[in-house]
Amino acid sequence: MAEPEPPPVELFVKAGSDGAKIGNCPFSQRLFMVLWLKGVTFNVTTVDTRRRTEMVQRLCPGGQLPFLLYGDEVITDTNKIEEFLEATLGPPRYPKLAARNPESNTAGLDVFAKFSAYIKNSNPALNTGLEKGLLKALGALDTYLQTPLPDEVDETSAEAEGPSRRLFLDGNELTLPDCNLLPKLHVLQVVCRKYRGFSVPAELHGLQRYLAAAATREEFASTCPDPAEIELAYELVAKALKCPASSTPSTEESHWVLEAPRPEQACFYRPFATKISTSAPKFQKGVGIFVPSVEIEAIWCLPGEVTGSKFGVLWKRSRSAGGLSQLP
Ligand SMILES: N[C@@H](CCC(=O)N[C@@H](CS)C(=O)NCC(=O)O)C(=O)O
Repeated sequence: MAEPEPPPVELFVKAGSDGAKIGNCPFSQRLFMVLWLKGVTFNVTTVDTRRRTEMVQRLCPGGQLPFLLYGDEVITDTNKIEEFLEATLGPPRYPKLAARNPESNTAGLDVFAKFSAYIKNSNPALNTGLEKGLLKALGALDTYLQTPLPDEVDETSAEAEGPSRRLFLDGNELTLPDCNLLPKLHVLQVVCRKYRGFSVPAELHGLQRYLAAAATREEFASTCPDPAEIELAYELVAKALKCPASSTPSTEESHWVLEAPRPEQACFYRPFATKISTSAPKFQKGVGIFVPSVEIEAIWCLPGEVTGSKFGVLWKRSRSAGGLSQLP
């Protein structure tokens, strides 16, 4: 006997800054991906959280996004919605999306917490340690992705097992843990690039392979919010690295010294209205020395990226104002 048609399915997700397009919300993207992978027919409605319509207020008064309307039933909470979809839309008509290996459900889950601590910090002295913490969590995820899963191991072969070549966390197909992790990794990539000039290291081959494979899948790529939406959402959350008070120069000094957030970060300077110098000023072990000028604009940046957009924090020194102020 043919299975009955499911009732209308509608996912309500957070809208972006224009109140219409998809906003920055990894919870919403996770469920968007799950529904797409299930292959069920569904609608997505973006909800402007500043102006909830009467219908949205009636369905889910004051509730958080995302929420699901399944026929007449309103379901809230991302985990519960995911459980509901997995239990309700199953084989033979819809694919099972749960991972086969329990470890796949937890791989990389600490990455987002490490990312949040890194990006919310404004103290340059803590930056290196927090970046190391993030790198360690990314490294553990990379190790998981490079370690063959039990079903990739050929027990009859006498040869040593090479690294895994699978595309996703639990195999070559996207499963529930990917729907949870990939939206978070996307936020991490966009925000770290914009506010810290940091990218996932190229040598994390397993992770790079994973991200590249995800980018080719429309269930992920077409559900991502615009990077500009993510950057906007983090504008106030991502703290600029502030010059520590101890290294704030006095206006009387003939030169002043700033500690670079990371040893490999050089400080360049430019007097106003002249071209950016392409050579580092006297520079030793993470300390940039600035030649005084009436007004100097200094840029923390990675060597070689002076004219690029990947700089971190802009500081402006003005004798009249005294000391440093951060440029917008
Ligand atoms: N525990 C909730 C958290 C969802 C959540 O934090 N949603 C955010 C959007 S990403 C939200 O609705 N915030 C309230 C608002 O924007 O008005 C869940 O898992 O669904």
